[in-house]
Amino acid sequence: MAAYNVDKIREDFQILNVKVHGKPLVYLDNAATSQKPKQVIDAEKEYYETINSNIHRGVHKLSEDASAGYEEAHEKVADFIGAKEFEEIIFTRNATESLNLLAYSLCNSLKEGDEILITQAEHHANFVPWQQLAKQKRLKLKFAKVNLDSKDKENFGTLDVSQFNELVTSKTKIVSVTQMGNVLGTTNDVREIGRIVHENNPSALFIVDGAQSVAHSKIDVKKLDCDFLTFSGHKMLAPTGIGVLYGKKNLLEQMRPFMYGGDMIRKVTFDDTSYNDLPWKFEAGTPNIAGGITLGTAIDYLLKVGMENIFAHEQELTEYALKRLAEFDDVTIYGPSKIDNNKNNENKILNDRTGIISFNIDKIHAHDVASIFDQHGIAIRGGHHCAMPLMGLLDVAGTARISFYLYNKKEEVDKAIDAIEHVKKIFA
Ligand code: 7TS
Repeated sequence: MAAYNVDKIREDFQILNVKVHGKPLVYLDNAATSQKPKQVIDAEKEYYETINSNIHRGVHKLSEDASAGYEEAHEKVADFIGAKEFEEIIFTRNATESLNLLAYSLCNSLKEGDEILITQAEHHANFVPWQQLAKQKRLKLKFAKVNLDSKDKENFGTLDVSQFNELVTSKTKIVSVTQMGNVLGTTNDVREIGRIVHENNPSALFIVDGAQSVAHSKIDVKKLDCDFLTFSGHKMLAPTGIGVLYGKKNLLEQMRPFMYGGDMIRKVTFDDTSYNDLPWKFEAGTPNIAGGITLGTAIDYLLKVGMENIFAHEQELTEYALKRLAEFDDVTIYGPSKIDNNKNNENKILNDRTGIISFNIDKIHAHDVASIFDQHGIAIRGGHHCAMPLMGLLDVAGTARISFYLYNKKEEVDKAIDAIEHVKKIFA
């Protein structure tokens, strides 16, 4: 395997040459959205300049090309996550829409007293839809506990999967868990959680929120044996406005459509409507055709670099950043710090943490930290990260958050450390 050439990769990302407040951009807000390589930007331009037209409607050449490109993108996504068939891949706007689609389309099968199980560390996208559904239908929303024992630094922020043995009961209908937490950076053992869910209650549905994981690691839905997987294109080099819902075909076939209108129908009469085949049954109206096609281009790019290589590169950066952050007595890290260096372990992803590091500097608000970072040209996020219930448990208003991707470098970690020194000087 050729050595990971981060400088070569960076050449594909024009935006990394931008100056922010006169300083070279250091982009460490990848958990919010990723930057886009020129291959993706070019593909979008090429689409609009050469085949732009509506899909599944015209018999003209452009429409046929656009339809074929859009369908091929579904196939690329299916291959990328190890799905059996392209029918199992539904394009949405983002992970949020995929999760809302599930809450809407599954709700008919739920009745008062049924239980939905999530964790304490979910993004609002995997929290509010279930909370509101539970209120409407008088369901019980339960939460798996996250280890928030500040004395247990190595395991802080981890999820003890054994608790699912008690939490999943005959009343449990839906279990929805993030694979990689967007605040604590924890990787949850979703394979084991799924096993417990299906063993305890074969009729319960297991959803994996892959918004943070699919972009950074190799995912195989068959190995995970999840019923559904949700993620967003924009966090994995693709444009905004394109997301994915993977679902097992037999389940998607039974579910009601999320939206009604054109393209999702087979036949409409004055009295009734029958629905189109998968995945179109769930893709009503003119979709984000360019977004779908360029998501395919983004996947080509990621595969060329190699998901294992990207994961290993980010692990190295994370390990280095954790080490450097540990130089400060007054910096609290909210997330596990145990690093598993067993690089040959196939399940490494299950034990490691991700390239997301939340931290606070004593008595300094996360927004102030992020503002001073910005003066250094460093983009990070400060705030509640759409996980307000978790912030309450952590007893903080927010955290500062660094998050890596394939183009980040150790020198950028050093710049972040210098920025922390500066923050401390200003607030001393
Ligand atoms: N699930 C997780 C775990 C996420 O981190 C996010 C977005 C979503 C779902 C929703 O994704 P969207 O593309 O539909 O918005 N997370 C973040 C974040 O951490 N900062 O900005 C967006």
